[in-house]
Amino acid sequence: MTPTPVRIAATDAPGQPERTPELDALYCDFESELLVPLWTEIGDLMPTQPHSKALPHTWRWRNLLPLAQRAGDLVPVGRGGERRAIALANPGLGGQPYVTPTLWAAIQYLGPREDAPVHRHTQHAFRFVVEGEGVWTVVDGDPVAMRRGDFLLTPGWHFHGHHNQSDAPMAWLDGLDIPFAHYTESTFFEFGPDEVEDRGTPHLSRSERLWAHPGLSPVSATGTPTPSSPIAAYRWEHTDRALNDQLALEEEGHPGVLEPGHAAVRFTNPTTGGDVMPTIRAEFHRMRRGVTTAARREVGSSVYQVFEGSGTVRVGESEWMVTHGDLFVVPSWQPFTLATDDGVDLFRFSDTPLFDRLHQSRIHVEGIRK
Ligand code: GTQ
Ligand code: FE2
Repeated sequence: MTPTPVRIAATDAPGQPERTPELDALYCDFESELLVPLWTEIGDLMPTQPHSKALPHTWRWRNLLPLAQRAGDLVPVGRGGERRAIALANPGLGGQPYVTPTLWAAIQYLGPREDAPVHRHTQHAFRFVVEGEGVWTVVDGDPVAMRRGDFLLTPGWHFHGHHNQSDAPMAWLDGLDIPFAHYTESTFFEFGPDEVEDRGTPHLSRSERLWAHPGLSPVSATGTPTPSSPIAAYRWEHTDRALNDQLALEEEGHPGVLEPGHAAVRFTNPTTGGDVMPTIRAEFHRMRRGVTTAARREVGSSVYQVFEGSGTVRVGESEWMVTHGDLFVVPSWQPFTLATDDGVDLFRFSDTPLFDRLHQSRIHVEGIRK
């Protein structure tokens, strides 16, 4: 098959040579040799700052949940399709199932007593539970309860299946680095057993019993940093308490909050102190009533889900009111602010670890460049 040559346009734009029949012939010959000159492309290839193709966008929980329920009625979950997961497709990304150029976000739904089969893949995954309970995700044979407010990890190449042990359906948010892994052509995938083998329903996973005690690591495993966190579940009671304590300390005149009235915690890997997984950062933010955040731009893309409360979000030129369960995207280098009347709790994930690792991270917060 002959590849379709690229179309090089001779233009009158500044910095371009004068249009002549000879120039057109040169460009035509470039095309047949599959050559592209830099001088016609430089504005797009090397912009003065990031221009994300992803657009600011919001998805409403009140629309997502009924659609997931309808999928639950019509679409069985099992081997092959693997998951009843419905991806958020950013309107700037040409219909691909990508919420940002690097990140996947989906609502996943399991009906009463349903199972999603065991598999593993090199893509890193997490779950965040905005409401409901009753599903256990079994990670390398360790059953992990999923409950409201919990943040759960399935780092790359760990076997995992889900089973709903209750008589109620459950829906949650999945986040993965599927687009990044796809662009970099680095993905592997394997089926595990069709049935989730350990059907136990312990309150805490073995991983938490070993790793999730504050400031304490098992001596048998210290001194060997792992690329992803060994903690399979970060429980809401801990997140909630950490945020409350930050705000209480502020009230008592002590430092700790990110900005006035705005508490924030990052989920971290206890073996390194760094991000939970190599490609994904996750945080939880709580703003007091009446707070407006400073406008912030960052290299890399973020997705937020409102957990409780409501607020008005501004991303670039877009503005929306968001409330419980709503999701929104902040593309790379777009300014983001949030204003809340009654207070708001927000879950956030981003691809920032990629840029940190590559020394390409930049943050600009209203006049302060870091
Ligand atoms: O639950 O294992 O949304 O493998 C996409 C891929 C969820 C999962 C997704 C997956 C999963
Ligand atoms: Fe998976």
